[in-house]
Order: sequence, then structure tokens, then C-alpha cells
Amino acid sequence: MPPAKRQPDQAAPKKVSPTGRSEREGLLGGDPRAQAGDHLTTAQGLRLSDTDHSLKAGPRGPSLLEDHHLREKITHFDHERIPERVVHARGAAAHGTFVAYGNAASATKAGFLSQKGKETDVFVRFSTVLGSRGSADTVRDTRGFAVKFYTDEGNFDLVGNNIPVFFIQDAIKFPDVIHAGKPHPDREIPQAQSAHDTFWDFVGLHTEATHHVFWNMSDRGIPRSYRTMEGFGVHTFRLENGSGETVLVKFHWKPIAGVHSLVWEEAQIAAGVDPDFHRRDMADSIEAGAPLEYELGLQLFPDSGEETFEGIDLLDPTKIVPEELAPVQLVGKLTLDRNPTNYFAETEQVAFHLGNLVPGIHVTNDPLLQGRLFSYVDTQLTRLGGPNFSQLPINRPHTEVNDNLRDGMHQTAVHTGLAPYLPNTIDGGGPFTTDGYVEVPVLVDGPKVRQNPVSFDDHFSQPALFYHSLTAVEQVHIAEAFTFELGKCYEQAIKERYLTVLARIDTALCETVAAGLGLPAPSDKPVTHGDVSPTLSQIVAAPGPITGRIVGVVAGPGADLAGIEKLRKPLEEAGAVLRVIAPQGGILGKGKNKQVVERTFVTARSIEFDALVIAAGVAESPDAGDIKAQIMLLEAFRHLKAIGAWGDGAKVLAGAGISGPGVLLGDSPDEEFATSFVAALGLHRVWERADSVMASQVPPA
Ligand code: HDE
Repeated sequence: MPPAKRQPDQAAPKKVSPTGRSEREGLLGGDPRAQAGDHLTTAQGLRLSDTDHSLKAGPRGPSLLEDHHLREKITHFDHERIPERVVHARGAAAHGTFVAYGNAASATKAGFLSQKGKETDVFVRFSTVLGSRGSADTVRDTRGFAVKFYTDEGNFDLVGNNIPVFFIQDAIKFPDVIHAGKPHPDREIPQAQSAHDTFWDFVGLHTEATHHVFWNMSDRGIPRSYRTMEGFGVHTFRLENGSGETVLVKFHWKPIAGVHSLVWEEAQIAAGVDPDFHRRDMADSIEAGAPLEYELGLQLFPDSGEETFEGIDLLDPTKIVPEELAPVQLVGKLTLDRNPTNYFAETEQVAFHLGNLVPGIHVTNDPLLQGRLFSYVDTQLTRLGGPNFSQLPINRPHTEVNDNLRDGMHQTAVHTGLAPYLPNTIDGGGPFTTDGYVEVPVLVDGPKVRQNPVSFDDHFSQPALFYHSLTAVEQVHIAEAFTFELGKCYEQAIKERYLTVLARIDTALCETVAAGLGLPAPSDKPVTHGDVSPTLSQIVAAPGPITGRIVGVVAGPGADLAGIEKLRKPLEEAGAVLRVIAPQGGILGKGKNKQVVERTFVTARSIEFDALVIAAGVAESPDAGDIKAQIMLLEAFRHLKAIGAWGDGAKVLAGAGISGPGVLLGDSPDEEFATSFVAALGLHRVWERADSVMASQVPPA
């Protein structure tokens, strides 16, 4: 039975787009973007002849209240802002497609996952958690990784993070952890940071946060780009296949470009030099035709009733299941290849909700997940101003909606019929509830208590597993991060208390941080996990893809422009971008080797390049020793980036005192030079250099 029809005596608003385009023009139902017409009009479509002067009583005279254009323009402007998200306010998004490999059918009947080759539209919003909308991208924080799948069976939202565990086990603690992490209520500082007293006060007292704290203090807290971040659904979900069999699951996003991070000093510099570092990287690379790519992976566990796997409580969101115990099975690919057209309409107004589920995917009793099922719709009511946010273009399902929900602020649907209630006879008895979503009839039984399962009391074994699974250089970064963050606290007792937490994880780590703080290291027996999970380390032995990586070539008048052109080819073929840096802007040379200067010594900073190369021919230039260029090279060296030079470019490096591992020299930018450069970039950093030049510390002697 189709939805109730409009009666012959009824009219409805004429079908026009929000900007007045009519169906007759063939535009409605097509592209919903864009203003209509070339003339400036009021919101009512009245053409205007002047928008620069208010209506006044004479050229010098007071403005007149009757100036409807002035009032409309200012009034609308006054209301342009909506409340920012209470968490994850700073974000950037992209459109894309998810394609299923077809191997998930035995686990789930969800069509978008189970049908081989099935393509589903997606919108993905990445974010930081703590900062305000205008805060910097590269702060140390967890990143949101929220995916809206517009499936044929309704929207499915996978609202995850780039860290697989959470600070708290129960949703009721969310306001506490966020109040502790947000700026202090008196002076509203510091912005977008966890390096302050209230955060460390809370996590020192509330030790179930320890595992998440360790991930945040690791390199995961400062990703290189959204392209190089993993994503996690965090909670355990339940899948159901076509035969009604169920299995428990943890969702993973695996970036094709590998998992890579910034180093701390780089992140700090970027926060000032380019606060839009991550969103710019994503938008630029999509524009340049280098989409962001990830594979969706499932870790499956038998749904045997206990909701544990190898002794790990699957309902505890502070625990992972190491991939060595339950491999991640890849079931589809996500490609983000289109930038939004309008930040506010799409990225700001998108509304995710954990309860947006489709048949074949179900929630579990994880108490963190359960509270989230309430929070996301609730928060949109304030943020998006009423209950009709699902009608906003970015939130609309790409399937039929017949929901019996009516009226409310900003209602844009013109519903027909008389009976938005069930049961009814008046509208033919519909809409009907056959073939719909059915919850798995899991038995719910137990006394009414405010308690956690006993297994939730283990706060330390998994942080120990995480820490001991990392390489030495990654462990050093963790020690430096704790020393920095606790060093920014004023209260001595808070630092001392956190050292007692570190003492439970690793004695040497605790001693290093204590020494950095100038405090005695408490002695306690660390917990022993006794195992490691090598997949937790980000450092790879073999070079990975270099798509989206940026190589800066230092040039200038007299530089070997043909050489630059020669190097550009293999780098671009591998998906990297080459940018020419010179003392001044403009164009170098002419003809086929002509080079456009994209950055000057004034506008360039090391942090925007993954590697630097000095072209032959610049060594003799008076600008070769420019202090800004030297700082750029020294920073890149300190940040363990590949650095190269051909011909007399080597003299510039020698002049800056740069030599050692990962400094690649050649006579010309020939194939061998390019190959070694691509390989060095593929390893992300020159980790061998870390021993002699600790990334966030002193410059080389
Ligand atoms: Fe969220 N979270 N969250 N969260 N969350 C929000 O919803 C909340 C949690 C996550 O790009 C809010 O629409 C509670 C875990 C992401 O628009 C709010 C709890 C994970 C985003 C909210 C959690 C997340 C949000 C704020 C504890 C990872 C950004 C604005 C039970 C698995 C989505 C909004 C976007 C946003 C509540 C915990 C991820 C207030 C109560 C765990 C990626 O509803």
C-alpha cells in the first residue's frame, strides 16, 4: 500500500528547491545545491538594487526601521551560528563509497556488507574530541572516525574513534571525563589539550582510563593525517546472518596508506603554522585525485552467552582483543573521493547516531554503548534546533522513509493523509510493519544494581600489554608525552598520584617520567601481562604506499630544473606530491622544465613536507645559507624525515651539519636516487636516526 494520497481538494506547496528552483526547470530532484538566478534577492525572492547602503533619512541621517532588507540581512546573520558539538566540535568530512567484498554474508545479512560488489554512499566526519570548532587539528587527542552509510535498508552509522578503547566503562561517567578534559571553567584554558590539572586529576583517580590514556600519550594521539589513521567501533556489536545465527564483532578500519603519526614537536609547530593541517591535507589530496582509502575489518567472536573471548570481557570498552588472538577479516573498501560543497550544510549539520542500525547489525549490553544510544539524538535536538534533523539533506536516508513522525520545528516534508498513527483504517491501514528490523531476543535477566562486572576491575594489564608491544622509540615518545603533560600540571599531588599509576605499568617508564618531573619514582609492583601484540606498533619493516605524501624540493635561481622535473615523475607516479621551495615566489626557468614556486623560504615550514630534497645548483646562491631554510632542514632532520640532495645540493646539507642515516645523496636525481627516496618515504620516518636525534628534543650538534 503506497503512502496516503493527496485528496483532490488538497493543494500543497509548489515543488521548488530551498532556493526557489521549480520542477519545471528540471532542477528539482537533481542537484540540491546552489543558489538560483543571477540577481541578488531577499529571502522572499525580491530583486534588490542596493545592498551596500541602509535606507536613511538623507545621506547623513538616521537609518529607517522600515528598511526590510537591512533587517533581514542583519537578523539572518545574527543567527548564523548553531551550538557547536559538546564533544568532537572540530571536524572535517568527505563523501565517498563503500564497496563490499562479499565475504561477510556468513556473519551478517546486512545487504551493504554481505552482497559482493555492492556500492553504498557514505559520508565520513573526522574530528578531535576536546577542542572547540576553531581549535587546531594537530593537538594530542583522540580522533573521531564517524561513518554514515546510506544503505538501501536505511542509514547505518559507525560512530568510532582512531583509538580502540575508551576512558570510561559506563556512559554515566562521560560528563565527568569530558568536564575534566575541557578547559578549566574559570579561565577557559587550555584549549584542546589534555595537558592540565583537571584531566590528570581525573585520570589519576579513575584508573579505568589508563589504557586509553596510554594510547593518547602514544603516537596515536597525533596522527600524520586522516589518511593514515586506523578506526575502531570500540564496542562489541552483534551480527546476525540470514539464518538467524549470531556472532559478536568488533569493527576496524585499516588505512591502505598504513598507520603513521606526527612527532610531537611537529604537531606543536603545525598547531600554530597551519591549524588546518589535517583538513587541508584531506581536501587537497581529494582535489588532487588521491582519495583516502580504508578497508573495513571484522574481528568475530562466538556469541556463546558469556560475552568474553580468551578471558577478555567483550562488554568492557577499555579492553581490546589482540589481533593475534582474533584476526581482522577484511570485508570491504571505503574510498573518500569527494569534498563537501558547503561546510555548514554538510559537515556541521551531519548528525550521527549509534542507534542508526540496519538488519543484521545489533547492539550489545556494553554499558558505554547503552548510554550512547540515548545521547546522540538528544544532543541533536539542541544542536540542530528540533526533532526534524533527519530531514536535512546530509542526514536523509537514501531509501524510502514513511515514519509517522509529524510536525515540529523546521518540518520540511508535506505529509499527506489523516492517520499518522497505527492501527488505522483511514489511510488504508499503513504504513505496515512487516519485514522490518527485529532485535535479537537476547535474554535480559538480573537484579537492579549500580555495579560493574568484576572483570571490569582490571585496569592495568592491557595498558601494560600495549606499552610492551611497542618498539623502543615508540616507548620513548610515550615517556616524553607523559613528562610533557604532567609537567604542565601545577598541583604536585596530581603528578605524584599519576606516577603511582605509571609504577603499575612499567618501572623504567615511571622512573623516566619521575626524573623528568624532578620527583621521586614511587615503587610498586608493575602488573605483568606476559604477552605482546606486535600489530599494535606503527613502525613497519617494509616500505608502504606513499600516496598523498609531500616532498619539498629546495630550488632557486640556478637550480637544476631539469633534475627537478625528472624527480617529479617517479614521485607523482607513486602518488606523492612535489612542491618547489625557493627564496622568492614566481616561476623558475621556462619551457618544459619550468617550475612554479609553490612555497618560499618565508611561507614554507618543515612540517608541511614528509621529506626534503636540495636540487643541484643552489649551493652557490647567496640564499643557500638562509636561516629560515636552515631551520626548515634542521627541523626535518630532527623530525626523522628523509632528506636528500643531488649534485652540489649536498653542500647545503653539510653547511647545516646534516648527515647520517636517511640522508640520501646522489650525483643526479636518477632512477636509483628516486627509488631510494620513495623507499625512505614509505618507511615514514628514519627511525635509525632516533637514537642520535630524539625527535622532540635538541637539534643535532
Ligand atoms: Fe560520542 N558523542 N559519546 N563517543 N562521539 C558525540 O554527539 C557520547 C563515545 C564519537 O562527527 C556527541 O552528535 C557519550 C565513544 C564521535 O558528528 C554526543 C559517550 C566513541 C563523535 C556524544 C560517548 C564516541 C561523537 C556530540 C559515552 C567512540 C562525533 C555531538 C557513553 C566509539 C560525531 C554529537 C560527528 C559525538 C556522546 C562516547 C565517538 C554528545 C554520552 C566511546 C566520532 O552525543
